[in-house]
Amino acid sequence: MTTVLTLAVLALVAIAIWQMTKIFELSQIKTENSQIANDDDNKYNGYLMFAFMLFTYGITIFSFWKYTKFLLPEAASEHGANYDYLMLISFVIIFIVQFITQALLHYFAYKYRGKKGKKALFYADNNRLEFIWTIIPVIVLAGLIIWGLYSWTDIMNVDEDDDPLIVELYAQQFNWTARYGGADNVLGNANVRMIDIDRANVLGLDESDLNANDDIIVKELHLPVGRMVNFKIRSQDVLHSAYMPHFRAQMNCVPGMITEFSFTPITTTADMRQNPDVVAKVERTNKIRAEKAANGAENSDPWEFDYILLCNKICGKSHYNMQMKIIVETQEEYDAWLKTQQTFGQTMASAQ
Ligand SMILES: [Cu+2]
Repeated sequence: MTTVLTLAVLALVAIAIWQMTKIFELSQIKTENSQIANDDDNKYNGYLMFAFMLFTYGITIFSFWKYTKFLLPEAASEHGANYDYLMLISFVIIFIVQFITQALLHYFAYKYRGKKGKKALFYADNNRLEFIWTIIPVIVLAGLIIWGLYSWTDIMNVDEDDDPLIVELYAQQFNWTARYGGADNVLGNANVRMIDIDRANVLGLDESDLNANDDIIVKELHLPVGRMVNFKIRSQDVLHSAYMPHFRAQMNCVPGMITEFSFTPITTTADMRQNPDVVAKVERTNKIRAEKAANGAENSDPWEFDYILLCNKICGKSHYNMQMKIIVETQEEYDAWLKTQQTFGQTMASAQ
């Protein structure tokens, strides 16, 4: 509410200034036709260009100062640091180029503003200049793209030697289900046509496939720290996207095919909760929640940080709430948790 009021006041002040300038303009005795820009108009516009540049940089600095805290904490996957570094370098380059070109653009607009009797210089072309401003972007962009391609191949390349944990992520409007391969770490065959809701075969597993028997279907994803996970991703209905921001991972879920993404989690949930950025974020959030709770608002219990799997494709009306909790823990904790879960075979037997 305060924001709306502040904006309204700012808008009113702006309108008032604009009206006052108009009155001031009208009160001046005009000696020439006002439809043609004179030296004063040009000077005025030149200064405005300069002011606009200052405004742009002001907003940039303000945004850095005010919104940096909303960025993700340090990456919790092995490839994440390299990914973040590539992102940082790209932003630094964009920032430097934008700083120089915008400053020149606005300065020249001011310096070469219209003046009576001043004539523009006819300058057809300059091969050397054209060459320089073509070759520099070509080299920089090629460097970034090649670096990006290498990073991508490196992230996407799964070796048998890595002995990845195989996990299926199953997307449907509007929730996620995960499936582990069980003791043999092999997923049983599955197909949407074999889904049998009455018998709790929610993922359409092939009951005649022995590999499916020990599969474990869960609604909360647990991962052992330090072991590579190879996600096999399916969708039941429309395009979804499996997005795990803290691990810098995202892959589309496409009906009718299996897509893949792999990463190695390197920070347990317990350790990430100690991260200073996360601690600060939890503190800020819980302060807002406490205020809401004091006003009797719902869903305002204190929040605790957890990794999360989100859907990153607008897939329908409850898309915003399509999520699954991810818990990264030690191998022992993971084994203990897995033991408490029912296998597909057990579930089917009890559904008979
Ligand atoms: Cu979705």
